[in-house]
Amino acid sequence: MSSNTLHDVIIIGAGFGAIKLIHDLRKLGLSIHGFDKGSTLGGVWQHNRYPGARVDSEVPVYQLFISEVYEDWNFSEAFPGWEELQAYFAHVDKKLNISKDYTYSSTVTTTHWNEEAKHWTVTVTGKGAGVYTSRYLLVCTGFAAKTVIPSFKNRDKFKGLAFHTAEWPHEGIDVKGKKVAVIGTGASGVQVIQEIGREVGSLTVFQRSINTALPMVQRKLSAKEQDALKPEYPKILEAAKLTIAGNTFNATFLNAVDATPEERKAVYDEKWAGGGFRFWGGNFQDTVANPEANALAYEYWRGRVSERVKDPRKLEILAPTKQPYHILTKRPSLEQYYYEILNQDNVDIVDIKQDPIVKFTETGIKTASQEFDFDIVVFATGFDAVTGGFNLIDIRGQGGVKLTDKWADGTYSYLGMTISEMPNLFFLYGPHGPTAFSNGPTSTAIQSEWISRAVSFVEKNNKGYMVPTKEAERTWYNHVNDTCKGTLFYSSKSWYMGANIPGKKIESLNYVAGIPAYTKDIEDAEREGYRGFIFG
Ligand code: N01
Repeated sequence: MSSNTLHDVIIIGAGFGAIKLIHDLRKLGLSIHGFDKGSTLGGVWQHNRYPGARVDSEVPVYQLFISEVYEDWNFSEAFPGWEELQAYFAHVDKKLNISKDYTYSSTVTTTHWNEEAKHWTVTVTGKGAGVYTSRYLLVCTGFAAKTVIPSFKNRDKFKGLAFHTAEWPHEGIDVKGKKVAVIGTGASGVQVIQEIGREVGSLTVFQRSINTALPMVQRKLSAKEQDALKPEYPKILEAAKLTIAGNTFNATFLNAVDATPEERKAVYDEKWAGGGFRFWGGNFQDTVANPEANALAYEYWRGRVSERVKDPRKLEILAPTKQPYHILTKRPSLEQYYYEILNQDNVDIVDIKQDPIVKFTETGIKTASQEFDFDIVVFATGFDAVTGGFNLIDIRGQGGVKLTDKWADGTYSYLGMTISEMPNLFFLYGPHGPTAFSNGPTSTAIQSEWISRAVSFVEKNNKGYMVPTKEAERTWYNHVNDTCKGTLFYSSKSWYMGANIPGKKIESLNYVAGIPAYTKDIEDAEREGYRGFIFG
């Protein structure tokens, strides 16, 4: 690819969403080029290589529903790990030849709209460094592109190894016999804890909030059973699109508060035994809407955890008697043997709400009442989620307006795929889409197909660009946030609401009403002649 060629499309990112988009856009005969920081295809699965990293959506819905890809691919487990997912992406590449249109190990630093030429000017550093131009800009950076390590006092004084889970050294780390700390008990924390806990000399977990972890119920998959199901895959994806979370199960459209204790237990037991996110996305419809229903779910959850945690002190930290926040309004992790690892004598947990981290030392961590020595500190402290990937790039639209300025007092988009004053810029799996509340391949398939039809519309009608109005964007913002206000999500300090980043506005970063409602919203706008857009 040469710097002075005008491309039809530039894509930033090389994960699930980008692959599906390329596959769809190629059918329009457009010239496409992509850039990704990673060294090959895979997006988050390129970066997240910490021990235990695995997906928590199940096969068969966690994959591209592209027959050339799945016809000769089988997974070994219902919830594959990162190594297998990397092998899967290599297979995808072999089948779809996506990488022929990519430059890897390259970082997009600026994207500026040129109103006169009606194109984007894109600056890239690293491999292929240079300036490129394109008529369409597709931002597929995912929701977890920007890592966060809190600014603990003296963090840089620590002489041992320290890194974020998403930056786990690619050559691997031998934790055998080592004194290890893990800060953070989100999905990454729980996964890494339960995995390295089997090998470490000792492990200390620093927990700020409990993780209401749910049983994954992992199982081996045979090629035979997957091959037998493949003729049904198209129907399975269509069915997934009709569920709230784009998954293999749907919510229970009954209220927990209206059920008898026996009926409630039967539903909870069934969801628990089924595993995955069934106890979350498949639960009673009032679980994250009504505090009373939420308390009932917590009580059940705590009872199940109590059966597994032996030490009452650890139990009270992991699953307190007094419900600390509305269950399932922060993302539960899917665990396999988390509580058994926590039972080990060489694994301890510190409640840093009671005993806060005061500072790092050269040899470890000092809390208000204790001092610890460590060889390795793992920051499982998450991401500047959903919007962080955009903010890493200097994006400027019409009249030079900066995206960071547009989003200074809140995140604005139209339909969770476009932004006012940013012509022909489309994104998926980002703000105001079903993103964090959906199975990624399902919601990105819906968004990719919508974007491809929109691009096709611009092309067929010989328009230069399409861009949403500020008014449409404001209406969408209110719609997304008003829908969320009817839930308990606003009550929890979670990354869903931007609450994990000091100073970030508390707002609904995701569309919470579910995939069918989202699909209807975006398709209605399309059917009504792209309501809310202007064409230039
Ligand atoms: O990040 P998180 P993550 N002092 O933000 C704690 C996806 N994912 O990387 O909850 C001490 O959830 C913080 O505490 P609190 C998935 O969607 C998927 O785990 O803010 N602690 C929390 O415990 C997931 O939800 C998989 O009180 C601090 C933790 O760090 C998303 O990525 C695997 C702190 C951060 O948890 C993010 O998950 C991994 C501080 N100053 C990730 N600041 C799959 O299974 C933060 N924490 C596919």
